[in-house]
Amino acid sequence: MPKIAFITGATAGFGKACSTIFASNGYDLIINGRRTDRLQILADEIEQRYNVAVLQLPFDVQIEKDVFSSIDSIPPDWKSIDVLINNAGLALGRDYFDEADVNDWNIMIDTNVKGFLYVGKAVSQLMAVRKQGHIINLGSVAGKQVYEKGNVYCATKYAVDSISQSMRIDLLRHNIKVTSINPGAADTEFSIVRFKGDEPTAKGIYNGLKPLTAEDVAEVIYYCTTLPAHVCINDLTLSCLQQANAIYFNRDKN
Ligand code: NDP
Ligand code: 8X3
Repeated sequence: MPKIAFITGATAGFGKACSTIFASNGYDLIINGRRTDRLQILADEIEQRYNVAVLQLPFDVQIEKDVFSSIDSIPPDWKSIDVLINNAGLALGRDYFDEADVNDWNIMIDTNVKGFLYVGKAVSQLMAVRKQGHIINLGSVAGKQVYEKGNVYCATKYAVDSISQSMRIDLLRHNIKVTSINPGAADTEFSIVRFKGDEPTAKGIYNGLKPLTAEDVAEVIYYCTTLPAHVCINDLTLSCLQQANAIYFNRDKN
């Protein structure tokens, strides 16, 4: 029977790239995001190209009742989820603490912390029944080190880091692996979302860099799932060669 991967935030970036790499390795997919048109296109492409089954599960991770009822509504055959990629998330704004928009803060906390918790809890309950599973949480270098104007986004990723540690302890009795993946700057839709459609500012983040791509990150995530059953990568930080940590970069000057 094919394995099943459940990927939140599959309509763009890391989630979309993970959908491709897991499907190309024979996984059936449950794909989530809010943009249903993109889910449909992705499902069609993947089913056609890789001959695997795809279940679309659109919901907004911020809405507690939608998360739990959607995951509860998954058909029984699909509930034996082998891998969860708890990836849906965003940054909104990059502003000094005293000048930042409280609404941006609320959305980041509701998505990156509360939504992440809801999905993690609902899926870990399914994995606990089977005494197996692998949860991959998307943290960030921003959850390892705080940078100027990163305030609440960094805090949400520090939360992912600490919740991942807690999950690893609390889910130990169910044999569930928990891996926290912490990428540095990656060229996805992340910055265009963060800067609310301001393309020059979004592009500026990658000035003088050859940043990670979504595919680079997906490849590392997939690798973490290929290890023997008794081996777990608990925490993995990756960046492009020109980035040392959340703050220090070696940008080309030309
Ligand atoms: P993208 O903007 O390219 O993709 C984000 C995905 O999250 C989209 O599919 C979006 O789907 C989904 N999403 C956002 N909000 C919600 C929501 N409320 N409910 C359901 N889905 C949602 O960003 P990335 O792929 O780069 O980011 C993925 C994760 O990786 C995030 O958690 C981010 O914080 C983290 N990260 C990103 C880095 C980067 O530099 N790019 C580096 C380190 C970590 P839709 O809009 O359709 O709902
Ligand atoms: C995204 C990477 O450095 O923009 O988490 O915070 S960074």
